[in-house]
Amino acid sequence: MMSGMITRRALLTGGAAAGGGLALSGCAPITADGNFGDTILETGNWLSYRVHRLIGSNSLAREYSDSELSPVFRTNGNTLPDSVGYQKLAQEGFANWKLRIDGLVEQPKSYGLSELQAMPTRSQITRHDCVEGWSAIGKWTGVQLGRVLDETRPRPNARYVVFHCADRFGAMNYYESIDLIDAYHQQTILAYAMNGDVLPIGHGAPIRLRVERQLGYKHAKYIMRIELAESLLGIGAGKGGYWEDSSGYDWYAGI
Ligand SMILES: Nc1nc2c(c(=O)[nH]1)N[C@H]1C(S)=C(S)[C@@H](COP(=O)(O)O)O[C@H]1N2
Ligand SMILES: [Mo]
Repeated sequence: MMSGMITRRALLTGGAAAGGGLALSGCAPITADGNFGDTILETGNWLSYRVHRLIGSNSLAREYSDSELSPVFRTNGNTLPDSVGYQKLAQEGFANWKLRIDGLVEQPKSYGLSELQAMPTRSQITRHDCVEGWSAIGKWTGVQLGRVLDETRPRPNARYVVFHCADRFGAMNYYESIDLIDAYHQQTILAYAMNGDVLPIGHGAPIRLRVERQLGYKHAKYIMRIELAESLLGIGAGKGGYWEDSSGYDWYAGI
């Protein structure tokens, strides 16, 4: 599965280099369309991003049937945030957990878990691909992120959606970010259930992101706060996510 994934990525990037060469030399500035003023996208990453966007911002990640669910879906990265505050929330069954949505929105809001669960539900069976070389098919249930964001009325200058998480590695908090196209994609959900059960702590309780057209590290677990921003430069070390900051992973991790 992993090799298939890499081949697909390589093909995409190769196709971009061949087919997009003219566009690149012809309209060189990345900011030509006014969409990319930041420097977080390295050239190769920008190609993969553009190709995905050219192929179609609405294309769907493949969905599977119940019979294809992986018998085991391993956990990865942090599996229990070490903060006292998080562990207290967990002991209370997340009854007192609140998701804060702020930043470049007209109407900052806080949501309890039951409020998110009362919103229209979406379930999807998808394959999770971790960059470390494993994949698993799981069923995710939650609310579409776009529906939640709509209620906060993002400002016109909002370009990124940043997920601040409860866990950390050393002194660095885990966080991730996506653009508004992925944020409003129909398969992008804040998931509170997995394989028909309450989302386990190891998999990111009370909610974790599913952003199905990108690799595993983009799927932020233990989300505490969602911030809309115009630029990623002032957040964390400025590259858009924990792994991007610490290890040079691509910000756009299209599969
Ligand atoms: N908050 C947080 N989110 C995270 C991670 C993490 O360590 N902390 N690990 C990422 C990685 S690398 C992967 S592959 C997936 C793993 O999700 P899982 O534990 O449900 O398998 O979560 C991603 N999201
Ligand atoms: Mo991963």
